[in-house]
Amino acid sequence: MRILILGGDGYLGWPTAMHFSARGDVVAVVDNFAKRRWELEDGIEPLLPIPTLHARVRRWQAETGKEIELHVGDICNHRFIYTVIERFRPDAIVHYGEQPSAPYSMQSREAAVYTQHNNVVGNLNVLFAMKRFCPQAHLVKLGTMGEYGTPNIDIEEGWLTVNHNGRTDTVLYPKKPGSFYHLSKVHDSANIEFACRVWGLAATDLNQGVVYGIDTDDTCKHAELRTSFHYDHVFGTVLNRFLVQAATGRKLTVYGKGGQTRGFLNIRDTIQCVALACDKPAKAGEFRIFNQFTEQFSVRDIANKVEAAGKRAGLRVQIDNIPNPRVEMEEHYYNAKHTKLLDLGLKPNLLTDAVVDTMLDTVRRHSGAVQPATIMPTIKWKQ
Ligand code: NAD
Ligand code: USQ
Repeated sequence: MRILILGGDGYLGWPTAMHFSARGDVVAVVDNFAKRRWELEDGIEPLLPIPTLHARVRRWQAETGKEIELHVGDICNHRFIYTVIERFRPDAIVHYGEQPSAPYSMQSREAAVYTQHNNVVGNLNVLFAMKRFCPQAHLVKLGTMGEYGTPNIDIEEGWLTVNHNGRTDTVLYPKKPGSFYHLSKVHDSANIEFACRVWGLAATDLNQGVVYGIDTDDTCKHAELRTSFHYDHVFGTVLNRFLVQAATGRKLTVYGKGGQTRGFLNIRDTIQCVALACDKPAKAGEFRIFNQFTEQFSVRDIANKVEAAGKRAGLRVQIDNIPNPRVEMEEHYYNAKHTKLLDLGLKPNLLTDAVVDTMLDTVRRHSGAVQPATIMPTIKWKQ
């Protein structure tokens, strides 16, 4: 297949590009390096330095003999993305190219507007480019489980059948997201559903949970092929953060009571799910939604797992329930369906003790690079 990966310099985009390239697909990546600028704005760095995308693409070719086509530009610039899509003619477009952080989006009016503009306009440009140049292609769009929020009823995979005043219809599942970032994904989903219904495009919205993990088979091939690992309060996700905190003798920052429950998955399963979605595409006019996670845990569960891993490694790990900088339910019902990707053949890599131990070990080996000033949360949902 010809696979176009938007956001190919990112945590998930780069390993995905290598995965498709390794198995023989023709791969092109797009990025405007916005993430590297957001890091500079907030004085943040990934745990280990990440070579430029140009250097990683060269290293990949040196290691494997395979070429990844690279396009530098902003998908909010419609002329740029039109040109890329017209020339490359993808069979599938994997869209990761958005601002991914809830705290980033909540730090100011500017950041909220920027996040929604970047994400919603970029996604709309991709839809219009598809309609014009490759209406048969399949859009695989990264959405988020956080679109649903934490409703007091079971979460279905995207759609809900409702009986109302004696009549029945199937509608998009009601959304109650928890940040302006998560809201941008809700707006994207509504726009994609419209494009499928009205123009006949084919799309899969992957409502992904919180991703953890450092390595994939391809990132391990050479140090220059590694992907970014964030532990800071803006871009670091919870397990990655707790491991760094444990490795550096800091108390684990559980926000509030810690009963917040989310779906989680290993970065290796992100790649597996995206590949499954590409290999078994949605049909023309179909807007398919998969809940992309393998296990659900509370923040407290995650902290307990890291505490136990620390104990096995001879570390004394303490858990601290700090005031929650976010506005979110800290104890709630959570039961989200996630069978559709399993039905397609997903073989989950679960969060076993061995996985936590290996991650902790890797983080400990690089703990000298940790910047302590970026760990504690400073962005509050409600001042
Ligand atoms: P990331 O920030 O590491 O990667 C996103 C990439 O997109 C960055 O390299 C960035 O420079 C690029 N980008 C952003 N806006 C762009 C634009 N306008 N034009 C061109 N490139 C642009 O984020 P990630 O963690 O790899 O997440 C990838 C996607 O998956 C995001 O859409 C995110 O919302 C979604 N997601 C991530 C997680 C997670 O836990 N990491 C979970 C669920 C969903
Ligand atoms: N949390 C803590 N302590 C911390 C960090 C986080 O208790 O030090 C809590 C948060 O309050 C939240 C939960 O852990 O309740 C998850 O937070 P997170 O920062 O790991 O993840 P989140 O902000 O939800 O965002 C991440 C990705 C985002 C993706 C989302 C999937 O950054 O791109 O969309 O996970 S989901 O959560 O399913 O919406």
